[in-house]
Amino acid sequence: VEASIPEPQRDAWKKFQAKPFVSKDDFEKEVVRHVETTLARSMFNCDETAAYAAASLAFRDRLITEWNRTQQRQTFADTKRVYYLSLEFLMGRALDNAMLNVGLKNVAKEGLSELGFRIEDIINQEHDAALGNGGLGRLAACFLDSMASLNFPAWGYGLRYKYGIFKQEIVDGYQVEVPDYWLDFNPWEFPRHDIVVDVQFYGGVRKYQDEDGKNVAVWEGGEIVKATAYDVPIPGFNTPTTNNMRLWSSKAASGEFDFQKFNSGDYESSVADQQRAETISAVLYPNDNLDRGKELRLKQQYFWVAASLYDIVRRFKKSKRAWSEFPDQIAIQLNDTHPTLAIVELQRILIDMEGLDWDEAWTIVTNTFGYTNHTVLPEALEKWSVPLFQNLLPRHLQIIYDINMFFLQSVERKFPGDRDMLGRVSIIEESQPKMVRMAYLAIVGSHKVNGVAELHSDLIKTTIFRDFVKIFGPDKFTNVTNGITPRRWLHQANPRLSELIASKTGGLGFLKDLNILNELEKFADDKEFKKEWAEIKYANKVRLAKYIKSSTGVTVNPSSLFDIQVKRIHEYKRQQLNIFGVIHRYLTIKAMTPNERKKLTPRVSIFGGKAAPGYWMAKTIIHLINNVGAVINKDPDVGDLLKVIFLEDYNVSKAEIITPASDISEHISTAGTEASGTSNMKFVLNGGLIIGTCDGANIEITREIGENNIFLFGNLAEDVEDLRHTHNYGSHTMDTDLVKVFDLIKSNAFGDAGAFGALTGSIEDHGDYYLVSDDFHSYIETQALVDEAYKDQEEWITKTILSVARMGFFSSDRCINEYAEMIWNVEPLPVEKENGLGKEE
Ligand code: GLS
Repeated sequence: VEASIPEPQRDAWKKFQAKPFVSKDDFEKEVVRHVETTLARSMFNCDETAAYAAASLAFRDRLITEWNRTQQRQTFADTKRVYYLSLEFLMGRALDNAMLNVGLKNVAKEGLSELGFRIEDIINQEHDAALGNGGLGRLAACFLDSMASLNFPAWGYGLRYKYGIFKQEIVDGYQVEVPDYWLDFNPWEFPRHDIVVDVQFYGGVRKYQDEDGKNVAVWEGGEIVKATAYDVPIPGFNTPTTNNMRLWSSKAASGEFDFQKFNSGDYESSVADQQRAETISAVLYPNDNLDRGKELRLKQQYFWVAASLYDIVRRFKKSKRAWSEFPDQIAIQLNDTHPTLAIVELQRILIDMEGLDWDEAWTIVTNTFGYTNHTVLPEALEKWSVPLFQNLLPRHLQIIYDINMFFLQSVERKFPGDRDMLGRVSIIEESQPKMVRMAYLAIVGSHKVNGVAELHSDLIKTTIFRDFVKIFGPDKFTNVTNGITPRRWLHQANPRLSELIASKTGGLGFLKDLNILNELEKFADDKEFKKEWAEIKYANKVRLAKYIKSSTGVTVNPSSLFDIQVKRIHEYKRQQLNIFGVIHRYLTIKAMTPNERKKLTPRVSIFGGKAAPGYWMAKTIIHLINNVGAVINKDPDVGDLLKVIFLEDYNVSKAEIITPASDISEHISTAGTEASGTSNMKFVLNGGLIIGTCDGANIEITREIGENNIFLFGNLAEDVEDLRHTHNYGSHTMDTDLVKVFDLIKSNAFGDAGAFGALTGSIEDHGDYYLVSDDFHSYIETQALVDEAYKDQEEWITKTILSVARMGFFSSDRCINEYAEMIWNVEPLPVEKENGLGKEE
């Protein structure tokens, strides 16, 4: 560390080191100090926003003290570190999480109350950090929590988007997108104006031989954009370890604007340069499971990857180790193919900047990277056009061609004469224009490739990456089934359930070793326990019912069965199957006599989720759900027997209210399409049962909790291809109940049927790619089983207790330990109790 304080002066530092508060009084002192100094307010103008700001700053100060200690310890110990590269970190709110992870929520609650505030109101002031689309981004956030909680020396690297995922408004039943400007006040980030990296774009490559006859390539010209680091502390649960998430923000190289241009009267173009640079980190692309191939997105990827690698390499070089030790010191995980350019960038740094030989460099590169695949959907597999690449990153394209040449040579040696194989596995697709296949590049440049649930990991080996298994052997491919952090998704979202579990299992230990939940099995038939368990579920449903009332105006009865499907809207996730099922239920109710209706299980069908702004069919599904709700919710024949709710702007903080309130949740993707799913785990962990297809992690959930505790239905992944073939080339007979549902839609019962023609048509006339009709009967029958099962509340509660007791496997801690052992080869590095105050490199 260049600017370290000389030995004789260090005593003074130690004497005055910041001490994290632990008592209520000290917390209050910090809050009042921040209100009166940092915020320049007083007790006469301190509203909830100011109280939130001050409480957050108090906790931020506390986190940053531990962050400093953690970083110093990691620097001194100089053991292997993990870098998790992700274009998305869907963090949600930080204050509640920080309070719980450092174990001071009760202190804060009492302190705030003495100062005149309710802690819930203060927590609700916070704007979600919504730098992600859905499961992939939330997984990255859970992983950060687990890595810190398990004391792994690990950093997340991402982009500091000015606009996170858009805010969804529902206007007349349609989704409307509103920009999410979230940085107005963000106490959780530390701008590092001293950590700035130049990132180059465009330009050209000059090649020559130096005096030793060595080929040299120089990438020159083009333009420079500056990347500034913003650090966000990530506190582990019940440990001093506080890791770092570093997000990069873009600025024009010339600073605010180009003064030369300004002075010469070219003011507009100097502002344009600045804006063009800032655009790079301006917005998160709002697509989940879809690649659109836009140039700005490729710019984002390289900007983020180049800055992160520069930072990682700089830190490594300080240790003065040999380059060959790089993979012993550093593991980099690629969250999907978005950061695949990191492979090329590291190779470029090593050969062009550091002068290593190709082979030596390539060995280092491949031993450093691991690649996680998150989808098999063809429309989501990233490809970049070669001309676009050539223009933006000319040197990288050359390196990709070289990587491909050496790779194809090795394939040729292994499978002599197999021309088809070479064409199939080439990193360059010979199309018009040529395309770079990013997943293939990620496989070739990594030492391990993993899927995110067992079925998914099997599928990638037998379908999209089949040839690569033959080439590299099966050991390169592995599975790490996804997990979720029980800190946020149980302790924070469902405090009463967490408290009850703690009271029966000897404290909060289960939050760090989720298998302790097993001890709940012995209470599955305990009358007292079941009563408390049921009361908590009911209270959570009351909480959601209140939220539904306030946000939609609809009154729902908390004694009804709450049936929830919240996730991104996508045809493969089949919200259309759900809403068609709702319409079928409506038809059934309408055809009944009042006496028959009395026997029914009242149900509230709750939907939530965003559609990508350009995904028209997904938006049509939202429109249909809202129109169906508008009709059913005011039909006096139906009353409380069925309500249909669409919750606007589903996000992480809303998930924390919604998840604990479910009786049943829907995970009903066409078999073989949902790589894992993670909300399925969250719902079961909160004492809800699930209805689902044999897809993704549903299969392992079934294995863990037992098939009596889950409602499975529908065709299997292995049959999907044949069914699609029959739809297209054989005969396609529609399910008769579904035809009745379509007839009702076509009668304009839910508004102008023309609006839904494309949706019904995709099933009736255009091949029913997602097998909605094939699975409809089985879905309806299984929903009837759910109704029956719910009538026996005693049995239902027992099922939910047994399920929770068996969910230990799905902790993201288990997941991170598997990555650490099988892929990263890193050990935890606990932070000692006493240590000096240090500043990160
Ligand atoms: C996703 C998958 O669609 C989910 O099934 C998976 O749970 C998640 C995390 O692995 O990744 N892939 C993707 O592109 N978005 C996702 O949510």
